[in-house]
Amino acid sequence: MHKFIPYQEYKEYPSNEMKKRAQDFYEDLRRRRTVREFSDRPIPREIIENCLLAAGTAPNGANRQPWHFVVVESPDIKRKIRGAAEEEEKTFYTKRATEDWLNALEPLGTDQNKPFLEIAPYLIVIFGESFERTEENQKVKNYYVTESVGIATGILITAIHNAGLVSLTHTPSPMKFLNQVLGRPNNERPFLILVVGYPAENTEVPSIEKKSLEKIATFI
Ligand code: IYR
Repeated sequence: MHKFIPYQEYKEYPSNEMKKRAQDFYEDLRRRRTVREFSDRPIPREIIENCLLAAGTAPNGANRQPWHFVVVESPDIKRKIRGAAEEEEKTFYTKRATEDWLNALEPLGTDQNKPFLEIAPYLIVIFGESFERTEENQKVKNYYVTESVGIATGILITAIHNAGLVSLTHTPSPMKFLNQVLGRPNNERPFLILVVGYPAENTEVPSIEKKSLEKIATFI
């Protein structure tokens, strides 16, 4: 059993202030867009560090914190990732993807070319840890790894937006090559690559809409 301590950090806001905060947060988040064209402008590492610390606060299974973030700045490693990702994507777009899947992607205009993997200042490669090793080298299983890593990634994306940067969730599939390129152990499974930076000048984004509250929620 952990030692239990008073929860002193909790803050209650007056109802009006709560309403305004909830609305302001939504208004700010709805400006977030996924972009696929990045500038190569550098970004202070400290910003990325704080966004990762924010991601690391995510609720998760049994507090195992089953994630690892590899922050790639090295042009050499970025080039390797781009090469391997484009190879996987080529088989995806020409062989593996079903007709339905290609039709679903058509409006986004994506293809096998991923120049952003070399242009953006940071690639954050997110791994989920399916198990850990104790000091005696015993395997200990982690719980709800996908859920935990998904929540941490959501917070990371939000933190990056909040800092004033943009990101792209990129999922070359299969992604196993990332273990090899980044030298990660086999208890870690790649979850996704988050491409982070400033948008390229004059970047365009698809004109799409989010579902209404009525569509995404039911109050009973
Ligand atoms: N991983 C591929 C294909 C792709 C799949 C989905 I679902 C997207 O929303 C976007 C792309 C690629 O990155 O091109």
